[in-house]
Amino acid sequence: MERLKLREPRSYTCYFILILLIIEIIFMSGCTEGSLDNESNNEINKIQTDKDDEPKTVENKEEFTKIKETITIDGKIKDWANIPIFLQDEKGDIEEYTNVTDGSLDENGQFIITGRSYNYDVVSIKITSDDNDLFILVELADDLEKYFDKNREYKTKGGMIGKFYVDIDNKKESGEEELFTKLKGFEKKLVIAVSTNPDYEYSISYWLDVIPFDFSKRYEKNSDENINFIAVSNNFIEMAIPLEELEISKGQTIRIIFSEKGNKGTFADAFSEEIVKRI
Ligand SMILES: [Ca+2]
Ligand SMILES: [Ca+2]
Repeated sequence: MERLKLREPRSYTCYFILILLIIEIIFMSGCTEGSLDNESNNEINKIQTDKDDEPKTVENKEEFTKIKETITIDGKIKDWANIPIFLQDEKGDIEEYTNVTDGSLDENGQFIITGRSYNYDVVSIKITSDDNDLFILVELADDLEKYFDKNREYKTKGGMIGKFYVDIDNKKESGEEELFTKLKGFEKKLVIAVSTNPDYEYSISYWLDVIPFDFSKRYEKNSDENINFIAVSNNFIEMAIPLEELEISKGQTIRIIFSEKGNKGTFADAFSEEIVKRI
């Protein structure tokens, strides 16, 4: 009986140890499985994260490639269809025309008005880029020919459509202040203008200036001579500006303000809000 008594506790102990061992094995395997799970989860997460990132990158790459393949400066704007509007400008927010003077004065010392310069009402702007160029599409309220016809009547020598101030590094500490808005940090100014030949045939130009102004560093293109840089179609102007000239590279973030000529309010009112864009 004593033996049995002794055996019983032993066998209980054995069972207890065995159960503990089984629990431990289950627990360990559970832990191992758990840690594996965690590891594999991390791995999956990592892969998923990578995957989440990858398609975006691929998508972007595809998008950029698509854009690169499709934006051609040829006056056909179909390739802009999927590019979102960068800036919506109000229609009818400008004076119809600005009086022109040749600088001569009347007997009262007032400038003599010699003509009219009809303003070009911008309604929207799209911006996109590829590895080499920044592309801009300007939409006007009316066909360019209508504006040209009105200006032709007054033998207007051309004029400005609008201008962009560009903060090429998106840093207000570098660059210069815009005179009217007092906004800081701009290194480049891009002007879209209308040029005229002696026969009053109008063409579209752009010029890119450095700020502070240095004429020797001006980069200029005209739709008559540089058909791969500027093209027009009805009420659209499309342009390509080399990133190298803007001193920016693909993927960089820039800040832009735009002002159309002939605004009804003050010069400062003519400017859009600041738009920050990764190009
Ligand atoms: Ca407008
Ligand atoms: Ca800057």
